[in-house]
Amino acid sequence: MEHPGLSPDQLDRYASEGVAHLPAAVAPEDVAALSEVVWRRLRVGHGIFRDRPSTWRVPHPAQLAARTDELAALASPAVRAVLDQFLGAGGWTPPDRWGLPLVTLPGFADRWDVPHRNWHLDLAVSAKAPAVARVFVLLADHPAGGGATGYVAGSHRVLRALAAAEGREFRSGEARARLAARSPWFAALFGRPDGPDRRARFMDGWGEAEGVPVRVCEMAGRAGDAWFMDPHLLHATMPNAGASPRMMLTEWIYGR
Ligand SMILES: O=C(O)CCC(=O)C(=O)O
Repeated sequence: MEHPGLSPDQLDRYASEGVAHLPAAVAPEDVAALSEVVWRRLRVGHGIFRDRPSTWRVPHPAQLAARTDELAALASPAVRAVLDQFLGAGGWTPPDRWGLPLVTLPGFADRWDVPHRNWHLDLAVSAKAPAVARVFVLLADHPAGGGATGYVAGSHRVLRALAAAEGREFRSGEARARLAARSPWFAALFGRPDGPDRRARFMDGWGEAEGVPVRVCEMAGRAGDAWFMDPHLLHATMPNAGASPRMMLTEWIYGR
């Protein structure tokens, strides 16, 4: 079946908020197989078993990156259609091995709150969008509060405007410092929590920075959903206050 890629509405959201959510992008049987691969790596690398929560002893098991291409099914026809849309058919280089697993085991967050640490960029921000696509795929259902990756909608536009105004690039730490210096909203987001209601402040409505609407959101959704993220969007690991593991895959795809 020919996949249409993102709709005009999804593309508008990608431009304004920096993300596009594509439900059911990976087939259920592929999601099941991908999730089995991640559980095997957890078992072999960490002694963490799917059916034994007593073995879920660390919040973020690391070193789950692929040595083989056994997670390639994340690049489903629907995901590839979006990459073609962003970077042109034949205009991107497939990674040597698809898929970095992102796992957050439950039981380590007393309660869910908007984090103040860990907000970051993986690429230096410049005035123009780079020819890089970023995809995240959910391997399980992740409702709000379930640990799916957090992001600041609109932050890519604020950061690109700052980079344009100063005629230079900012790396992650510098970008955070600039945002905190120029915007009370970002200063409060990165500041030590001084009240219980960060969710209301940062998620229930839009704030504003440099004239751009900004808001903290989660890549929540159903198993098999894909999220595409602008590579200049500020993002962070979120707490998992749910009862089941947060299990996602991510990948960077570079234009030729
Ligand atoms: O753990 C997460 O959800 C955040 C992942 C992240 O920061 C990244 O993949 O760049």
